[in-house]
Amino acid sequence: MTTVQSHPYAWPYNGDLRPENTALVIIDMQTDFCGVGGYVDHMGYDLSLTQAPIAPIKSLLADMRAKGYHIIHTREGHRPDMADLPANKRWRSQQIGAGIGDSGPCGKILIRGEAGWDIIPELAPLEGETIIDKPGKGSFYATDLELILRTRQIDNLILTGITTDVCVSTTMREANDRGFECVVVEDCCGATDPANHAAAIKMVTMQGGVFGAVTTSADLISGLPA
Ligand code: C5J
Repeated sequence: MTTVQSHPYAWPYNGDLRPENTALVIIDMQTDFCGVGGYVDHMGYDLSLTQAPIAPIKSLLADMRAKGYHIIHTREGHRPDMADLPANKRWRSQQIGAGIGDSGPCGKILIRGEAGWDIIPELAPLEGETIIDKPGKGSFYATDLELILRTRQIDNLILTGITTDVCVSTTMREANDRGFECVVVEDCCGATDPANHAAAIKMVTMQGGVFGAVTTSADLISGLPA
């Protein structure tokens, strides 16, 4: 029986915590979400909020790589011809001055292959690590993530990345409904609004852990077995 410190319960619920059945999921740590000239910057939000998790994720990633855990990165973005971009998503982004597909200092906003869409160098995937390209907020929608997790017999997901209230939260809900055992790492996430970050974390803890549990990078680094 192995668990890590977390609330509202010690995670995972069944104490079956091993590198073979557990993945670190790093959501959308792309220049578009935390870099100068990217999508979030265009919208005028405070970049320090989405940059805050970079250092804690880097430490957790190094620890989990060394211990042999599965590592999965996601990227939100659309095909260059925008065939997978719903008209309403594009329209809304234009209203706030950050039109998806429009040209900016980091190339076309949220378009696959452009500089802004890339994962930031500090957290660049290593050869062999899984990368999931997703057109939406959730990492399961219109991707092969579930197939990969089931094929590799991964039951436990450690969720990090940006933004807490949008792509991290949506992914956690999708995963939880599919029976995956999730923990979100509070200091390894960030939102464009601190109150939304806090609310998204608090929501997880209701009803005895309605979507899973909440932990910190320090508790994982000290508690994860190799
Ligand atoms: C958003 C994300 N906020 N990665 N994407 O549009 O949270």
